[in-house]
Amino acid sequence: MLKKNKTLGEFIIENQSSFQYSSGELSKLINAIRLAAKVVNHEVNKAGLVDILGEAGDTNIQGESQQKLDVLANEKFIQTLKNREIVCGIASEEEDDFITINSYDEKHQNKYVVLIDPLDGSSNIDVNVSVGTIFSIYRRVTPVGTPVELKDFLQKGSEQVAAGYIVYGTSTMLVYSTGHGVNGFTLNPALGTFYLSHPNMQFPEDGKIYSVNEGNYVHFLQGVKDYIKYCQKEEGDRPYTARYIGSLVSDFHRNMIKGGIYMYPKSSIAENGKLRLLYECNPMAYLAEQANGIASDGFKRILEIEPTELHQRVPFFCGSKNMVEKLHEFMTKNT
Ligand code: P6P
Repeated sequence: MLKKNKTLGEFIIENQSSFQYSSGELSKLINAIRLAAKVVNHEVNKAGLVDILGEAGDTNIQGESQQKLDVLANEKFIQTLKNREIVCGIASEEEDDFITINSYDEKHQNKYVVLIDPLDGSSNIDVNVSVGTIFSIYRRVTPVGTPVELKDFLQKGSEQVAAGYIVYGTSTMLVYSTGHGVNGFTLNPALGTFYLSHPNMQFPEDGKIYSVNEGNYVHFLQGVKDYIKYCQKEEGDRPYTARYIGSLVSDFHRNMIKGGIYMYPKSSIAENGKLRLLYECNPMAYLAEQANGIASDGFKRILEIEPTELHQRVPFFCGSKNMVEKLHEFMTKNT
């Protein structure tokens, strides 16, 4: 049983040896993410006050170049990871191509690449609703000391060595896994310290919450439509409750605690769905499976999908085991 009130720093040190590549670099990487999370949290929490919601390219009251919060979050995470000289490459939802970090001289033998969605659900910022950051970590597959290549990023989700998210909600939490379960840390803003508040997080096998944008109902496949009607039918423990925040991290986080299913299906208006495989679906699927949940594209494991493009989209169904399996029944029945 993990003792609560442990700081994230203590937890990282104590669990470093359990990580199969424990060279300390991954710990330094998680520490860099911890720092960036605090910086972004500070900006997110004051967003409404210093008018940083404007379009990128304007100037704010201090005459600084005004930046949209997701651009700012992107810059903060990239800058922090670069400064710590731990990774050899970064891919981001905000960057068209991956970024090479000086990995091709004898001084830099960095082994890891990081993929991020720096501010997921950023449209919620303007209306003061929670948002999140998502990160995914791999070991590079090309030789250390050479420039990072696209293939270092186009790895199956099952090859991740760590993944996690920060949720900027009523409190700010960092939730992550290095393959030994999922642990949640809550930021004490007065001290700037993350404390272990949710040890060994697990999806309940059953749940009564379904999260989907029902405004797209008419465009969904028949199997998804039938499953939504199943959730709404008065029978047994149903109807379920509909909860959809418009922020994957927030819906995922609530469903992992209470039980539930999150769905972003493909449709006639989004032929592969909306969510990105590499820096949204894969890290959340890694966490889901580490927490006894399931994540699929409606038919197969997200973590088994062979990526082909940096920003490719896939349909995404994720959450409590029995709920996702029931969805699979409806999807299979209708193929
Ligand atoms: P829609 C945010 O843009 C996001 O990527 C997820 O965080 C969220 O669940 C989804 O898209 C919301 O998309 O089309 O329902 O507004």
